[in-house]
Parts: sequence; structure tokens; C-alpha cells
Amino acid sequence: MSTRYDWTIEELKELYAMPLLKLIAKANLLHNQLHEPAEVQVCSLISIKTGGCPEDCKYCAQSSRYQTSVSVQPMMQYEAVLNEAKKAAERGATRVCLGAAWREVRDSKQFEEVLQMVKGITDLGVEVCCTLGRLKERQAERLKEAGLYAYNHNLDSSERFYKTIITTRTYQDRLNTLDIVEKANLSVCCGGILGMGEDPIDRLELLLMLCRRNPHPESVPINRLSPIPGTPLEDQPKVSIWEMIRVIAVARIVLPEAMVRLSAGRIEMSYEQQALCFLAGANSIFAGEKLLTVANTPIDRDEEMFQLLGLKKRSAFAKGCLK
Ligand code: SAM
Ligand code: DTB
Ligand code: SF4
Repeated sequence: MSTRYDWTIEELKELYAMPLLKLIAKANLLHNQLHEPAEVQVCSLISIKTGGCPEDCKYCAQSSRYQTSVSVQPMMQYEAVLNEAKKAAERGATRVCLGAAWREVRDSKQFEEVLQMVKGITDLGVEVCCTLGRLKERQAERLKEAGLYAYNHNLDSSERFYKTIITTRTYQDRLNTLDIVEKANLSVCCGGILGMGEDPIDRLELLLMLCRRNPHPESVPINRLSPIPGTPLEDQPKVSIWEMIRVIAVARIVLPEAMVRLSAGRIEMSYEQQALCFLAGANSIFAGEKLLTVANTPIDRDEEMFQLLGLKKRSAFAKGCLK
């Protein structure tokens, strides 16, 4: 099957509305053809600069607009970051994502430090991804030169719904940054969050936006909102696992070669629920005690799940799919 860039919203709606087991079967067929189904990539997050972000993303613990339990922290030191990355790699992580609560990258001493961290972690033989907010062409090139593998910049939802969640930047700003990332030959990581009060159509419009990009993003994180006390979304009801599975399956079908990452919200999922997500096409998780600021599934539970399901941890820099 050749990669398609001309999906329509009607087609996505049809997929989303399929009987669940049929939808999973369809996604699983593609997943087995294009990926090694027993393999899951383990990623690890390091929040190198936590809190105090000037943006107003309504879901985020790190926005300075909301009173959350997250306090502003100074940027982490090189050694501490490298140590965390080493520990993660020893536990089987083959991708390390460095996050900073910045609106944008500035040409500064801190950026130079990030470049050093990227170099140091890349030398450990793992894929490094950064999520630092908006960035300029030259900054993207410098990250690439330092060895950066991927850049994460989520679109989060449909353009229509995005406006109700974030007012300090536009959807178009996000798309422009994605273009800059792509131009620097960095691998694009772009996904979204479920459970912010959006309609299913918003989730599908996000997927449509992603699968109409040429090339497709190589990495698509699917987050379930982790409601943060103090943020406007603190009381959002939890999105059902069935909705999660449907989104993952549609993502697998329309973005067949991408890594689909089961991201925030895994802590509340049973092994059985996660197994269904893997069957539907998810092939990566974030492991470690914490995501950026919130608690994640305990490490020993993930080890047990890998044992029980007979999963293998994917190696670094493996080609995205078997094709
Ligand atoms: N500041 C950078 C930016 O905006 O691109 C990166 C950091 S941000 C924490 C990365 C992504 O994590 C967000 O785009 C969102 O999809 C996800 N995220 C943030 N807070 C979350 C929450 N409370 N629950 C679920 N996902 C969340
Ligand atoms: C992504 O889409 N999810 C990860 C990663 N990319 C950077 C981050 C999840 C953050 C969850 C909320 C927190 O820890 O504050
Ligand atoms: Fe800042 Fe990123 Fe959080 Fe938005 S999601 S408030 S940009 S750290």
C-alpha cells in the first residue's frame, strides 16, 4: 500500500465509526505488515527547564498563568541531564526527549547548553528529541548539527478547538514551526491530546492535518489529558479508553509508517487496556517515574507488562517501519 496524502474527513469519520473490533483488525493488519508488532519503543522525558511558561495552554501545569503545584525551576545542569539520560538508556529507553517550558528558543547561553546536552546524549547512542517551543531556521539547523534526531511540536487538536485552549499563539504559528523543523531535516514529532472537551471531529481534523502533510510526521504522540489542579481543565472528565483506542487505530491507518506513541495518561491504564492500544497500532511508550511534571506508570509495572505481553524494546535509529 502506498502512503496517501489525500485522505478526506469523510473517510476518517467512517473509520472512526466502524465497529470497534473491525477497526482494530484493520489497523492491526497494517501494523503487522509495516511494523514489528512485538516491538515497542521506550522513550524517556527529561524536563530540563520546568515551569514559568508565558503561554496559556489550558492543560499545562507549567503555564505561569495558572496556580499549579509546579514551581519555576532553574535550567538543569549538563551533568544531571546526562545522568538521567544514561539511567533511562540503561533501562532500555532508545529515545530521550528534552522538554523546556519556553514560548520559543532564544539565542542564549541556555540554548548553547541545550546543544551540548543534545551532543552528549546522542553520543550515548540514543535518539534525542527536543520540545522547546517555537524556533527559527538557524536554531533548527544548529540543533541538527549538534546531532538532534527529532523535534516535538504538537498541534494538539483541530484548528477550531485549539483557539479555545490556547490564545497566546495560533495554529498557523505551530504549522510554521513544523515547516522549519522539516526544512532542517529533523524528524517531526507531532500529535495531540484527547479529553480537553473536544468533539470526536476535532480529533479527526487533527489526524487529517497530520496525514495531509507530505512527508507524514514520523512520530505521533497521543496524550490523554492529565487534569492538572489549578488549570482551567482541572475538572475535565476522563476520556474513555474506547475513544483512545479508536484514535490510535485511525492514526495507524492514515499514518501507516509513523511511530504512534501512547503518551500521557498511561498511568491509569491497565495492562489489558494498553495491550488493546498496541493491537490498534501504538508502538511506543514514555517510561520513567515522571513525564515532564506528572507521575507516570512505575518502572517495575512497565517491566512486568513487557514480560507479560512478550514485548521487545525497539532499538534506536531503527527504520520507522519494515517496508
Ligand atoms: N513547550 C513545548 C510546546 O508547547 O511545544 C513543549 C512542552 S508540552 C508539555 C508538550 C506536549 O505535552 C503538549 O503539546 C501536550 O500535547 C502535552 N501535554 C502537556 N500537558 C499535558 C497534560 N496535562 N496532559 C496531557 N498532555 C499534556
Ligand atoms: C507529548 O506529546 N507528550 C509528552 C511529550 N510529547 C513531550 C509530554 C507529556 C506531558 C504530560 C504532562 C506533564 O508531565 O506535565
Ligand atoms: Fe508552555 Fe508548552 Fe506548557 Fe504550553 S504546553 S504552557 S507552551 S510548556
